[in-house]
Amino acid sequence: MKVILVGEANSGKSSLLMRFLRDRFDSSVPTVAPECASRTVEAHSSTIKLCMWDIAGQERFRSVAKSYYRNAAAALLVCCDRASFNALPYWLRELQQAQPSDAQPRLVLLFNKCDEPAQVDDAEIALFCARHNVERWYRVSAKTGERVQEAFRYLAESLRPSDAEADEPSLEQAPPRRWCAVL
Ligand SMILES: Nc1nc2c(ncn2[C@@H]2O[C@H](COP(=O)(O)OP(=O)(O)O)[C@@H](O)[C@H]2O)c(=O)[nH]1
Ligand SMILES: [Mg+2]
Repeated sequence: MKVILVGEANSGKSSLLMRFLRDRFDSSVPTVAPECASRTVEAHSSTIKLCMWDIAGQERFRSVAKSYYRNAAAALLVCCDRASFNALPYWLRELQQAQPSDAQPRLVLLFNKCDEPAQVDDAEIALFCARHNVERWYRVSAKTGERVQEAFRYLAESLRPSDAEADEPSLEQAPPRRWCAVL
């Protein structure tokens, strides 16, 4: 099950992944983050393997490879403040343009850094989600861990087994081996 994280640089994507995978927060972000890491989650009385892809710095240059987005069963849209929230339509367009015509990844929005004062109110986030087919949103904090497991658990449970079948990236689409870590 390919799950990708998308959003502006510095919104906390790598930190959320670290919190989910290792339940750890490290403010000095690793210089070399793995681009793909997997963790299994129990859901539907079976085990689902979430293969999490991290954009790992490419977003800074707005030149994210199309293969990053392609065939994702779900995308976590990550933002953390007004500017990164306003940038989400850009990331959604990029995501949609990279999909085969009938494919539409499930969307969950993570408003990260909820340990800091909120810059966007609930009503505006809810409206954005309704307009863009985002099925759930959470205020989370990779720093404190608040609601991170809950959000990932929702994601795992909402992915149907049929999403799983179309799942594993084929060999051509897999990132180069040296970047792929199973944690
Ligand atoms: N206060 C706070 N800072 C965070 C949180 N998550 C990430 N950060 C910090 O935000 C910066 C960017 O995080 P990073 O994970 O590298 O973002 P990425 O560029 O989207 O991968 C780092 O300095 C993190 O320590 C959070 O939940 N709360
Ligand atoms: Mg990162």
